[in-house]
Amino acid sequence: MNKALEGVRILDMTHVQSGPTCTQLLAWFGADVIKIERPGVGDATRSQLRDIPDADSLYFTMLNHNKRSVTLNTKSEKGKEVFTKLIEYCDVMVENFAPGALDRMGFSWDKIQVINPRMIYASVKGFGPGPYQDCKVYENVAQCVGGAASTTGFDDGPPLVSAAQIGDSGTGLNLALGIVTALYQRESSGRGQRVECAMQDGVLNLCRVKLRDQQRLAHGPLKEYPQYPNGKFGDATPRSGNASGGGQPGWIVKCKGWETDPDAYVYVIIQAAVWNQWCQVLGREDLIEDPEWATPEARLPKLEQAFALIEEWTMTKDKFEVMDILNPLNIPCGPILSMKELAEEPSLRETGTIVEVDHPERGKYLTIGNPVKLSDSPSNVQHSPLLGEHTDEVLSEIGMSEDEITAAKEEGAV
Ligand code: CAO
Repeated sequence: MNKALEGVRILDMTHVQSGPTCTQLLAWFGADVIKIERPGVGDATRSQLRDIPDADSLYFTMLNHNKRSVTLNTKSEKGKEVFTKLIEYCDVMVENFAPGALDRMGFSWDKIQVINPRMIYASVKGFGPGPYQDCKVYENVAQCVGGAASTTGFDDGPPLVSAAQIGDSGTGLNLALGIVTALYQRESSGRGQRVECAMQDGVLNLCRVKLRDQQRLAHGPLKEYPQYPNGKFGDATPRSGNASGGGQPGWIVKCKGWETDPDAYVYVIIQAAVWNQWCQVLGREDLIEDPEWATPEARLPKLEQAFALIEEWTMTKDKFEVMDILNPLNIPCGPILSMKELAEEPSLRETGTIVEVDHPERGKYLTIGNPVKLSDSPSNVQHSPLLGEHTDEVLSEIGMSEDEITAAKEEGAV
């Protein structure tokens, strides 16, 4: 079966996480992703957080499946010549270097357009145009400058970053969407274009509800926030602990075993539509009609008490028992699943969301498969390339003879 992006060639200059997330996704959809790496060194993540001596790290392998690797020194004269041929050969170029790195290499957007007017040139940077446009940015910096850290955590604690890589992988997803959109527009315009995604923008986009709350603050306290009963609000959206981001109050409560198991918790939601069911489960049918409790408005100042009542009950059950009891009653809830539990979950293996891959140097390991499932474009996850594994193959595809390849190697260009 053909894959959706078969025939699309990507010149992949990405490194670390944000850019590689994007190009890995495009590779899973069938694009031919040619990853350019510095001779002898490669993507810095190949050797970061290594668990097996001398083998590519999981950090690298889990972000670079289904790609080809070419080593090329794009700063040498010969390297620039080869790089120019690759720009002619490919449809899309993706990079996430520090600001200005490609210009310093001698490949500005103006120049790239002259070499290949159909080229789509896609970049991730930390910031968009403005006072910080020249800054380098890593994941947690993006979470801090994009509004996530100031709104995550508990009211009485410091700002908190999330384990979810919303700055890196989140922005990589945006970039992939920008690229396929530009490819679609190229069908009618015949021209390539520039695609730019700032990590600050990507994080802020995911924090939309917190900008909503910032504006609601001007009209009174945020009644679903845990600080509401005490009425302590400043002039910016505060941290709201584990409160639900929507209009249906939620919280994380303890389950049986919480004293020793750090993940013996469940997220529960007091959805207005299931208040009756909650009262029945808790054995508090008296609260169904009690005007002090019966409506969502009446409950808002008492959410802490409501969750305490629920916790009294959940602490008598393990998190899966809670799921088994609440789900048939249509009460929304979710156990706090550990990475160990997720890694061992059979249904995630069956859907290809978690995949076991065999790597020539490191053997078998688990990775996250394509989270986007297309019925006509199945994703099969192949191991990441070894450094320079496809150099000869790709250079001969762009018309270089064996002698030319040997000469480029002797010069240290590849
Ligand atoms: N041949 C020759 N030179 C190469 C090369 C190649 N194949 N590949 C890279 N280089 C050079 C670059 O041109 C650059 O040289 P100059 O500094 O002389 O211009 C140099 O290698 C290093 O690139 P860099 O500055 O991007 O790398 P860094 O490790 O110093 O910074 C990072 C890393 C991520 C902070 C920075 O790239 C960045 O801010 N990127 C944009 C935001 C981003 O994507 N961040 C997410 C990273 S994942 O957490």
